[in-house]
Amino acid sequence: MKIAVISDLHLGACSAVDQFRHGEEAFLRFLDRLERRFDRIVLNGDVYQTDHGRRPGSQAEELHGARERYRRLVERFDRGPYLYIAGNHDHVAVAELGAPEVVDMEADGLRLHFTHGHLHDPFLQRHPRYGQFASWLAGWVERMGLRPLAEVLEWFDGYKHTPSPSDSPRGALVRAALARLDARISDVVVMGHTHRGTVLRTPAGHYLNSGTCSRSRLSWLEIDTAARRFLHRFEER
Ligand SMILES: [Mn+2]
Repeated sequence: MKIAVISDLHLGACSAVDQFRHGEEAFLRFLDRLERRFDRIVLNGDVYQTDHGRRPGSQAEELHGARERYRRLVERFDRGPYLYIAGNHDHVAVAELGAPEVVDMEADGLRLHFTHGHLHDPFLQRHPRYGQFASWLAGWVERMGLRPLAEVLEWFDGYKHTPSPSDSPRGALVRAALARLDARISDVVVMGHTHRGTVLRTPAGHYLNSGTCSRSRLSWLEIDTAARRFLHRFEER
């Protein structure tokens, strides 16, 4: 099976909180390319930015607003080859759309585990409410046009900076994935969340990260389960 993975689009309900920054038409053409080449396209979380609403607790409203704003993308995402998994910024999709947070599949004898990554982020696990509040605050700051400050606040999402690789959230995601591979629970672990595209091969299997399609970037994984081929691809516009 041929599987493409994208994540972290951060589609927002209005331009002030929308971190996607692709023209809808151009992104549809990118999806056309993926649909021609892949049997499945996994949307591995943070597809929507729902926690930057004007007031905290408006995530459901923001989710439906973002889906309305990008109606043509969403029509695609609701179709056959797409498999949507919720992340931390669109966690409300679990309740609103019945989205899963984890998907396991087997193809050509390969056991693949897909999850956005926030479940392994030590900061979000320790301070779930603080993480959400910081993200909401960052949304407000960005709305006021203070983007550099917003980016500092986004640090509290727990993934943008890596003071030391071993104790960073990024490191924690890799460790969680490697533990799963070493325990022979999965052969391939696929995450997003860190915004860093990664292909890491170990004797026990592969850890892959799809990076981000936000802020005009195109980043995706190409998995060929029969050929055991794993690639990270990146384009900046
Ligand atoms: Mn995330």
